[in-house]
Amino acid sequence: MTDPIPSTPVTILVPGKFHDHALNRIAGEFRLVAIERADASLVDKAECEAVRGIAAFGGVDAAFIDAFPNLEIIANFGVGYDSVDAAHAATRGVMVTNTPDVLTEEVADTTVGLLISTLRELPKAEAWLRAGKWASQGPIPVSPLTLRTRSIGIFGMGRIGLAIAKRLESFGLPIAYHNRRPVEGVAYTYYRSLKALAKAVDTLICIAPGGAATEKAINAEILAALGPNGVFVNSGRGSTVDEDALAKALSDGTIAAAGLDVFANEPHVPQALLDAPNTVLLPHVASGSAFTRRAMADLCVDNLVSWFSTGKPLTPVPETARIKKQ
Ligand code: NAP
Ligand code: 8YV
Repeated sequence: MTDPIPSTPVTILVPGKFHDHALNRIAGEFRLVAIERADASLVDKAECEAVRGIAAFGGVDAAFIDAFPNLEIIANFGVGYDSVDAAHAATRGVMVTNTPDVLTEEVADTTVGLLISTLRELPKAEAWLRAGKWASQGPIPVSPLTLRTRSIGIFGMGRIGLAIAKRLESFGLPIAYHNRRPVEGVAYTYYRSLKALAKAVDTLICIAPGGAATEKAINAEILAALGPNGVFVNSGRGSTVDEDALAKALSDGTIAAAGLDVFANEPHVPQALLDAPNTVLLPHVASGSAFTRRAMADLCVDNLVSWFSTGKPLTPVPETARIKKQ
């Protein structure tokens, strides 16, 4: 049971495809207006004035925010909110919320799965079996890479980074990390720079947020520091990687392999990464179980319900955490 919401219907705009359970809940608790994409020209003037909340799955830029004079809250479906201009929302007094914690364990599980798939070439092994080669040619050659003896570097030791670290620590592997600041109470080795971290480890896992501060942070220099036995795994954001530099590093032996769940221009994946024999590529599925996506949908809508019934969000992003409901 959720708290009662005011009797005047609150209009919530949902641009683009959205989670069915979230849509049903929004339609049940508010007045839902769905449009094909985040394009304000699809909404007439009176409707623009009615919109008080946006539930977003994709990009919400400054111009879109400005199209709604009575907008109070943007509830982002996902913990990463780099596609929402939260800094601009803050200047407009608009609250932005995201969906932390409820996806942490799922994303950590998937990231470890992707790491092992990349090292042990599990997709290739399955393809070998399905093509009948086990029967016709015998066992597939052993994988050149292994998780054994590896040292792990985590770029982004936040909620998910910590959950990945705990898993890999229990696998008997040493863990180090890079953030802008060391995490209090965490004993893993801290490196002040990403390059120093990459030099110190042979397995680099990116689970840092996207956005200007991390744009192409994984570049040719970092990949060279990781070295020829190096494996790079990204379940953070594709924008954090210089994909041309990564494709080159994979083809010329600068690093050994990469496992990628995220890409700079989704759903488009660079041909060079598709062609590379030493990549395992996933279509942004790290949080993508029905269980976890439903929990994300609930938290996304619970933020709207809480805002309009109590005046407080459940999980505001830092940029708008101080905003008060008028
Ligand atoms: P979080 O708790 O906020 O952790 C982010 C970590 O990154 C923090 O430790 C932060 O530490 C560090 N960081 C941020 N900016 C940095 C910078 N410029 N340089 C170095 N370190 C930086 O977030 P989370 O819940 O773990 O989620 C992390 C990200 O994972 C999300 O933002 C999203 O992009 C991605 N994600 C992807 C999927 C998927 O499906 N593939 C699913 C969920 C999340 P400092 O502030 O000290 O630097
Ligand atoms: C989702 C994510 O896939 O939470 C995030 O930051 O990247 C993923 O959980 C995305 O938000 C929506 O598809």
